[in-house]
Formats: sequence, C-alpha cells, structure tokens
Amino acid sequence: MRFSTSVSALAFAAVALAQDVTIHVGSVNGTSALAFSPSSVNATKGSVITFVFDGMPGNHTVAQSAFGKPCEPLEGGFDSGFIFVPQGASAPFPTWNLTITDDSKPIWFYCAQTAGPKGAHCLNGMVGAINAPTVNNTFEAFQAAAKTQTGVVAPSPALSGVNALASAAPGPLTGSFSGAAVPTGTVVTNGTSSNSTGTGTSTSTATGKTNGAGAIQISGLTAFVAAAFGIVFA
Ligand SMILES: [Cu+2]
Repeated sequence: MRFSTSVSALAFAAVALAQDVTIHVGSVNGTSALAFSPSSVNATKGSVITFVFDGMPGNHTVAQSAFGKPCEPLEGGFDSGFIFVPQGASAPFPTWNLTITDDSKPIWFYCAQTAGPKGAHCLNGMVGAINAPTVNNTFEAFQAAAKTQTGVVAPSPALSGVNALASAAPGPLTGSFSGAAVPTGTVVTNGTSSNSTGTGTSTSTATGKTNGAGAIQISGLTAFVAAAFGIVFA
C-alpha cells in the first residue's frame, strides 16, 4: 500500500494543474489606469488567461511582443485589436481568452494605443507578462525597457500567438462596446474549423479547446482599419 500511495503522489505532482487567470485591461482595482492588472502572472499549459476590458474610458489592445522590443509586435504574435469601452459602461465587459500552449517560455505583451492625454500606453508602462523569469529578464526589466522606447508599433489583429492562442475574437462587442478591427480567421479546434469574424459585433462561434496548430488569415485591410481606429479613439 505504501508503494501505491507513493506512485499516486508522484503522478499527481507530474500533472500541472490548469491555472486560469483574469487580467484587467486598463484598470487597477476598478480605477482606470494605463496598466494591465495583475501585470505579471504565471499559468501552466492549458490554462486560460481571461483579459477583461473594463478600463473606462478606454481603447486598449493586448498585443504580443518580445522582451527586447516591448512595444512592437512579435512576428506570429497574438493581438486582440482595439477594444473601445466608453465611460459609464456597465458589465459584462468585453473579454478575450488566451489559452497557454507552452508554459516553458515567457509571453510578453503590450497595449498598442498611441493616442490619449498621456501619450502611447506602452511608453507609460502598459505591458504585461505571463511566466516571466524571476531573474534577469524579469517583468520589471521588461516594463522598464518599455518606458525607454521611442515609439509604439501597432500589430495586425491575430488569434494565434507564440506559446498562446485565442479561439475567438474579444466579445461581446455589442451595445456601447466596439472594436473596429478584431481578429478574424479560421482556427482549427479539435480537428474541425470554426470561423471567427467581426467588426463592431463579434459573431464568433468558436468553441472547444484549440490544438495549438491553428491556421489564421488576416487581411491587410483589417490591419489598416485597426491602425486608424487606434488613432481616432483615445
Ligand atoms: Cu492601452
């Protein structure tokens, strides 16, 4: 019996439990801020990071970048597109779910908004990290680097990322919420395809867990609209 108990304990330890996490976009403790909160989290493979766009008023993005270039899109990285939340809006706020596909490497992200009274959000330190190292390339070092950048580059909206993947566009984008350009494309989920489209209103119907090998198609026009939207709304 002692043997079997030990085996069970080992098996339990070897299975990394999912650690679903919520990150607020543009708010800290319910107050509007140029920040993600919490800004640095840990999450195992298969965990879902739920970004809640509840900063009011706000027009933010969740865009993947690299440690060395905090405010520029990572090639092949995810991007939520700009999600506009007006002052006085009420829940449920738009959310965006990212599933972690590889927890062995850090995932860095930033807000690509360049307009607003305080200037570009990334340069104000609106960056975040998932599974950041605790030494050397830490979240604190990443954020400090962001504040020294001279510009912010807006990415093309994309569901797929590096080490993380979304299966649907942010939503709901109805009522007072809007997104001029949100990720569209086809993500392969459990062997079947689901279409995710939406400009202004999310009509995504993707369900199920993604397999990490999604095929994404993004039009150049969508990217252009995203950049324009980011400039129009602060
Ligand atoms: Cu922002």
